[in-house]
Amino acid sequence: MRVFWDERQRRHAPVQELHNGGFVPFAEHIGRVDSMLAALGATHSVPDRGEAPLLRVHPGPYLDFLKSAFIDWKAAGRPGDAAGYVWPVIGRRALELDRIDARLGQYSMDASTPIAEGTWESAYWSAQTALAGLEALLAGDRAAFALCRPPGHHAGADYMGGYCYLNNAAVAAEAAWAAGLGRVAILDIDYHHGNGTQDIFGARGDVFFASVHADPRTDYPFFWGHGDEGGAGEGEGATLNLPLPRGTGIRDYEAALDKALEAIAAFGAGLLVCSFGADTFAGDPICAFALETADYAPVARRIASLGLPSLVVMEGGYAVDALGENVASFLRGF
Ligand code: OKP
Ligand code: ZN
Repeated sequence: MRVFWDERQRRHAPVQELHNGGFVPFAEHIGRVDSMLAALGATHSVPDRGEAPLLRVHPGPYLDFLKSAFIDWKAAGRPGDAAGYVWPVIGRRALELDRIDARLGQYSMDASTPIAEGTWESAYWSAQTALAGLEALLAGDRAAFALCRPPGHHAGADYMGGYCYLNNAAVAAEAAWAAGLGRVAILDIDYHHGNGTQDIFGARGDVFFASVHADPRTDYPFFWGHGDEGGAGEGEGATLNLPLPRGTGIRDYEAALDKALEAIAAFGAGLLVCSFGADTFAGDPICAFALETADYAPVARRIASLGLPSLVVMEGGYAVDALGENVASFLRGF
């Protein structure tokens, strides 16, 4: 399976994040990529398809915000990386204010997503990497791996969150739709629920979203991903959430995964986008499932047995020393 990656995804390097009431080193750091590159070997280059495919998912004003936030932050005389401290609660007026602090609140959902100098450039190339993987499928590859970083599944159409700025999986799914590949299924198997992807496609009947993740009653992102969220309007029935308790190991995990795969098969998609996070690993420092390195190969085999052209998009995974081997195990299974 070809691996797509662009060096400009390294430019994003926030220093710290708010975690359990204090500041700690930013967990989504470039060491993750070095671990994956060491285990995966050669990568393929990523062409520049411009902003048009990003704009199929994200509104222009949100992209403008991502581009200018760090500059505006510095212009306001602030040290460090741009980070919000006030969030508009649901029902408040949707004002388009100029003040950088207001814009950081308007366009984000949490405090774990700082904007640093290279953030826009890395997020842009991360999304382009997803598109490059999709193009490999269009060219006839059965599966492709987009080594996206920063990740994307917590980013909604007009908000960042959970280390995510642009929703790489959604950008690829929209591009697949535009390319005439028909109905798309997105399977999200990161430890955390992919709230952004669900928000983007939840009202759509032509894109199926299935997610196996830690129960949001105990885990981030808390306010999405509960079992009763099944889509709205035309999208009713095209969202499937399968939350699992902390401590879940491979047996219960595979049972939930099989439910998701059955639903995807019944939906009748022409293409699968798999948001893959290796933060389900037993040794992950910020997560609490119990998958082992060797488990990722059979998990991937089950997914591959759908027989769909598949784009694997990288999401989370923070046990840096094991990350490369966990991803390699998954890709070998495919
Ligand atoms: C991103 B991905 C906990 C802070 C949580 C956000 C976690 C984002 C995970 N104190 N920070 O889905 O792996
Ligand atoms: Zn995650």
